[in-house]
Amino acid sequence: MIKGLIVRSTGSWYDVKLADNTQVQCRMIGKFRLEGKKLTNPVAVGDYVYVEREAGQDTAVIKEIIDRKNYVIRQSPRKKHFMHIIASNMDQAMLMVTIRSPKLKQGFIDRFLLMTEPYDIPVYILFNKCDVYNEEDILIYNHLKNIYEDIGYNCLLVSSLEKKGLNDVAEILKSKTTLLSGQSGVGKSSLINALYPGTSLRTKELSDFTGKGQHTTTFAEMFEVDQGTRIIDTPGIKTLSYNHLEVEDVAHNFKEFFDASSGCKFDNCQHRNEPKCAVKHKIETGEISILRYQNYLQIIEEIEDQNYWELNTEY
Ligand SMILES: Nc1nc2c(ncn2[C@@H]2O[C@H](COP(=O)(O)OP(=O)(O)OP(=O)(O)O)[C@@H](O)[C@H]2O)c(=O)[nH]1
Ligand SMILES: [Mg+2]
Ligand SMILES: [Zn+2]
Repeated sequence: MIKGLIVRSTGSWYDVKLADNTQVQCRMIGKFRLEGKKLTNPVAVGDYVYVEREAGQDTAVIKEIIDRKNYVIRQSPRKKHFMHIIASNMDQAMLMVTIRSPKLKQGFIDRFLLMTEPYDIPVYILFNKCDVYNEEDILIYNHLKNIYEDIGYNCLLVSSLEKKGLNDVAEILKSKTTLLSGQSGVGKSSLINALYPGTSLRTKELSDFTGKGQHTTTFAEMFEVDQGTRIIDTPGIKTLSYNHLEVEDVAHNFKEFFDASSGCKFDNCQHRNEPKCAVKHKIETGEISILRYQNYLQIIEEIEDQNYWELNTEY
């Protein structure tokens, strides 16, 4: 069997890069589960696999997935009871957002961090399109930067269009495998094109005055832009629902809540109406952000109200 790396996944076919840098198209046979959950995609970009060539053909079959060091997984936006692996085996993630076009959705950043936190994947938050920010937008940026840098996520102000702040981004990417993710239309593919003009990814004008991006990137794809520097471009995220989780999972993965929770009176404190809750105390003193807390409450309320998903395809 030959070892390879999944660099592109289109649903039923996978592009696998082999040690000699050639690529082979592979299929996967059989059904796979992860942590007892059904998956829409058994193999993800970033997976190392063993493949076997198919006799008399150019294609190969994936026989085995090598254990993942980490992965980022979400509930499938179309099939509620299925999970979808966005990518695996990354060194870090870049979450791209923008304050303008498309407007940053309240809670989006915190929902994203809930996917990377279980594996402690370092996350950089890139605020793109700074070329169109007005003074108020810059104030919003500074406010969010304070909140997120305080809990360990570096924030950067960039413009893929005007190539602002890109040297710092290139420095962060160097010699690492990075997942690039965010809402549709924020400029993920544009960033890769701006950094590495050779890649020429498809990007698109924003669809219309609603400011909502249309999905231009439809499949996750890994680009080796330089020896050892790999970026995984992914399709835009529309919704992130968490009703497959338990309330405790959410509480454990809001990291500053988790750190504070050793001071709560109850071991299983959900930081709501319980007495002597250290998290609520820290919110009162301003040590924990009220914005994070509101987003936390909304997620756990959705989990408790399992009908939420049916009623609201967009949170
Ligand atoms: N003003 C401004 N526009 C930008 C910037 N970066 C990207 N855009 C524009 O934003 C639009 C969407 O860019 P894409 O790179 O396709 O966005 P994406 O995040 O890859 O979108 P999906 O593939 O759908 O997830 C395009 O019209 C880009 O030209 C920027 O820094 N400033
Ligand atoms: Mg794209
Ligand atoms: Zn508590």
